Amino acid sequence: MKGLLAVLLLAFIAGSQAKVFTKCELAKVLKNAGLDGYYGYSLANWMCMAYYESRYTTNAMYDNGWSRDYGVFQINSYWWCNDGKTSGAVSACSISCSNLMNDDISDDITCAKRVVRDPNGMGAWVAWNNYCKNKDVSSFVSGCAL
Ligand SMILES: [Ca+2]
Repeated sequence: MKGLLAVLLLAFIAGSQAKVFTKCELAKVLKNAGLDGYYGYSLANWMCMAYYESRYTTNAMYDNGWSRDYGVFQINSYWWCNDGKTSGAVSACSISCSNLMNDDISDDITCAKRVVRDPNGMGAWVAWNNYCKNKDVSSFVSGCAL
């Protein structure tokens, strides 16, 4: 019984720090944060990118051996956030990478806006290049009351 309680408590703690958004839930948050049309990219492009980067999972982390990608937008530690291990000289978003893995994504959005303002635009995200660029991405917002 004690073991079960511990498991439930751990599940609760994990649940409070991570979140998997539904499509329309995330679309609404991103739209309210001003991403629809931000730097010329439609909301559907942002949604497509987030889907293929993290499947809308706030605590997603990918380690490629020399740097790490964090959070719903898989923001890279070498260029953008500081994790104290794999970060380069410039953490352009001036944020700790751990802040990109919790369920408050307002700071993730602020950093993503910074990323897209670079000359590559959304091309900074490999998944967007591969799966979203020049494609019909309308399904990533269809059916959502926005
Ligand atoms: Ca965050």
